[in-house]
Amino acid sequence: MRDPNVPESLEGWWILHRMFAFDRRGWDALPEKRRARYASHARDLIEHLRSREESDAGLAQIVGHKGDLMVTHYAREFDGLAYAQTLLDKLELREFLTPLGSYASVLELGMYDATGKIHAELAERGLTPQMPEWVAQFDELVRKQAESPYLGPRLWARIPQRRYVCFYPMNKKREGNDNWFMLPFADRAKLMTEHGKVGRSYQGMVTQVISGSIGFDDYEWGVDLYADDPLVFKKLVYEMRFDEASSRYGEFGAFWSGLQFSPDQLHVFLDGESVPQLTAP
Ligand code: 76R
Repeated sequence: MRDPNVPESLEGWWILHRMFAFDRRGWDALPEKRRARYASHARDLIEHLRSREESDAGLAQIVGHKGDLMVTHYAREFDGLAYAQTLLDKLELREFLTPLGSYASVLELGMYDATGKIHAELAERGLTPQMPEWVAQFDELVRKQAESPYLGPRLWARIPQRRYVCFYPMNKKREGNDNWFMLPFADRAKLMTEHGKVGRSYQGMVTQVISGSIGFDDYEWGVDLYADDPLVFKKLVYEMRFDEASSRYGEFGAFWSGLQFSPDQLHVFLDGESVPQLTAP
């Protein structure tokens, strides 16, 4: 990379979303003892994944026909997603879960602002991209960004513990005159600054996790939003539709929305009661 057209980014957690249909009738037909055993094995696995430094896992009841249960996996290494996937697939509970969708991505912090500044700073130091010092100093300055108190902690923040979640994949358009990737860097940077302003006006009301999926899955980014009030998703996503980064260039995949619940409440979801609020991990 190191192409002045390409915004640099920092990457954190590997992320896998899995959506399942739940065979509630089949489950209900099981003897109570087996239900309890299967549910506790599944809970133990999710708690195991949550208790380790190198992974996290979250559960949500999806509302609507696109699924019943969404499992979100975080892993420090890509291989960790494969590990989590296999362990989940080995559960007895999986007999009652049919995969409907999944999404693989990696948490990403875009750095339009910093990339522009780094290129300018290296030019000021009298370096040009052909020089080996330029490359070394460029990489060092990008790496340093991960140490910033604003960006660093966000790379490895655990799954936000807020009741409501909304996930969708999206692209930036490449169509005729509306081609995001052909816009000059400065124009994209300006649009992203405006995008960030709209986003920040929802500070406190929503926690967003942007993950990059170019090279891993069918869209370019995954968007996770977490809030204590589901109406915030509509307000925020609607307001963003009027912002040029979305109005002109946003292209959206399917939306999944639902309620997060704690792993120790999995049996409640499986047995068909309303899932209680999240409890502290
Ligand atoms: O700090 C800043 O100025 C900008 C930080 C920022 C970046 C780099 C940011 C802030 N986003 C960034 C990148 Mn975002 N975001 C979305 C969606 O539904 C839609 O219309 C779009 C889906 C939402 C709802 C959202 C929310 N963001 C991105 C990218 C990568 C683009 C690229 O690199 O080209 C995408 C695809 C994307 C999409 N964004 C915010 C938010 C919110 C709420 C914020 C403010 C977060 C905060 O600082 O508290």
